[in-house]
Amino acid sequence: MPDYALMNQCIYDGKAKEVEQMTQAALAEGRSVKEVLEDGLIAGMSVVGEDFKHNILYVPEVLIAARAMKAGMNVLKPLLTAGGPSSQTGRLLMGTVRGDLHDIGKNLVCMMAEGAGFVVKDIGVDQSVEKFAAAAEEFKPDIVGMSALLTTTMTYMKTVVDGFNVPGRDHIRLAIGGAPISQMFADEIGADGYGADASSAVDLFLYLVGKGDAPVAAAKKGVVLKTVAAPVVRPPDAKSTYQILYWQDLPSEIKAWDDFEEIKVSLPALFADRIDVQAQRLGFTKGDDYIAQLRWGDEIQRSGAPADVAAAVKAELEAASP
Ligand code: B12
Repeated sequence: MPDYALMNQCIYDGKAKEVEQMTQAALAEGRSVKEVLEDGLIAGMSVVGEDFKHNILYVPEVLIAARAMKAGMNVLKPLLTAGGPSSQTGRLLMGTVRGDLHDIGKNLVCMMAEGAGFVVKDIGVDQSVEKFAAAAEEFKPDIVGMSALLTTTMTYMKTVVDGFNVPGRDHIRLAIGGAPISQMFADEIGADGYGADASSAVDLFLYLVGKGDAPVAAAKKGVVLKTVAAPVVRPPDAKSTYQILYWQDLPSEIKAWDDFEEIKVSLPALFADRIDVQAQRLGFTKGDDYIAQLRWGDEIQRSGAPADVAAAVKAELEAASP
């Protein structure tokens, strides 16, 4: 019997080679594709999705886990396709809308949706309504997912929604997401739903194909990660550990934790702007190239609760920025 718990853990830890080998071994042992997919891969990725939703895991870790999951999926893919449509959760067509080149979030959503059993066609970035429509004609999706990261391109989502609100295409459900998107915007343009992150996106997709509950309106990335049920009584000399996530040498976010809780603090837009400018200057336009530049700084200890430590580090970083 394959050790699915270990396989789940390998996905969580991003060990692609191990996941690939364990997937092959499970199949060689005569386990069904469905079992390996569900108990080995999807179960591992759903823990990742939950921890991402609750800000326990961060984008770099999730992407590494998603790559490990892909390594297993690649082994199963030929067998899954042979299995026919009945083995599919649903069909998802994804793209970033016209004028927008951001694809990291979209790619993550695609990977997590594949992890949940969807057959996914990703048509890439900078996609017009005509391209979405042509791809839908060929791929016959249940859901079209659109991503936009710029306030100047999110308005184009309405054009795509309108383009699908015509006979022959109006049965396809429309999902939207991206940093500037909200449920209110989804309602305003007539989309069927919005997902704040990759895990909420999967919940939404499952709901849209009738295989999950209606998602609770997802909150934008919050601050508190883990809390304990009982009120926290910290000793007066309590210490917390913190780490800064860097893009090259530029700070991107801070996490701080102790035995009681872990919190994440995003830096103001100015910091993301700076990363953008540097990435553009160096020509990092591909998601993988961009992600490869992310790394956690050293773990450092300081006196105080995580929230105070994170706030102090944030203030120092802001003060140090000209
Ligand atoms: C990386 C990045 C880039 C990279 C993109 C690399 C790539 N291949 O994607 C590069 C350097 C190329 C870039 C370029 C630009 N960028 Co930029 N970029 C970012 C940055 C720093 C991170 C975006 C990201 O990847 N986040 C991580 C992913 C995982 O999160 P996400 O995309 O939000 O996706 C999640 C959810 O939104 C959701 N989701 C996403 N899509 C979908 C779809 C569906 C259907 C669902 C349900 C859910 C869903 O799930 C995802 C996973 O959890 C953001 C800042 C930020 N904090 O968002 C700026 C940012 C988006 N960029 C910005 C700008 C201004 C630009 C440029 C105009 C800069 C310039 N100087 O030219 C150009 C525009 C190029 C173009 N035409 O698109 C601004 C946008 C401001 C605005 N309000 O419009 C931001 C916000 C930075 C800022 N100023 O604060 N950028």
